[in-house]
Amino acid sequence: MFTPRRALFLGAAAIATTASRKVWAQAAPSGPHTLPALPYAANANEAAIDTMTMEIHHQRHHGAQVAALNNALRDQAEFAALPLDELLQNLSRVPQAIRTAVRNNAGGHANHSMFWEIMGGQGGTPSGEVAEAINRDLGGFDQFRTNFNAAGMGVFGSGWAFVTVTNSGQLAIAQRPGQDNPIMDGLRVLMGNDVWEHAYYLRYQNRRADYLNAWWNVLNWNKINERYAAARAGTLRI
Ligand code: MN3
Repeated sequence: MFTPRRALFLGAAAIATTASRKVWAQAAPSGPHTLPALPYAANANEAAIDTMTMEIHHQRHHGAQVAALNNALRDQAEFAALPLDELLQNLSRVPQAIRTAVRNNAGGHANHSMFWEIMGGQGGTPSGEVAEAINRDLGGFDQFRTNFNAAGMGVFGSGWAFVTVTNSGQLAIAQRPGQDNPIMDGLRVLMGNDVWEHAYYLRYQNRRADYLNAWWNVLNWNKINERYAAARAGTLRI
């Protein structure tokens, strides 16, 4: 039943929403960078990552980094115009006053955008050209998984374990602290795992090793194969 009282309530809600949007727009410009939607439901990675962790991690952690990046790039037309990978490759040219903010938040934006993309799958063993490259460069899948998990365990505090890929298809395991990303060093990322505590603490608490082991169960090897092909074609960006 539509009543004047209901109309008044809706009107107040609309005003409140408009007002909060204005505050948000001032606090964090809506561009040039945007939070990508998850390419699957938030519960798609339950075999390794619980739904609440996925939602908080994506919307709040990654979302805050995108907002902070846009905020840092306010009044920086030259750097605001750069694609994310080019921004990461040109950190030394970014004004010192915003360089740390750009490094942390552009790095985090790239890291998380990659992270969501490579999950949502059924895990299992890799196939196709990636499987061949893993055999050639990383000692086969079992050795790779052992060494990658060790790299994740070896990150002190917050950071990432990655597999880097060159444009000739060469793979290597790498670690980075904080939100640093191998793109900053002229490399490309095939895949990587977030070992910040926010990525796993709700389900695993201090048991990072259990999280690292479970993570393989939700990888999307088709997507990782696509990223490998793109790296070799020179079209892989982040
Ligand atoms: Mn994270």
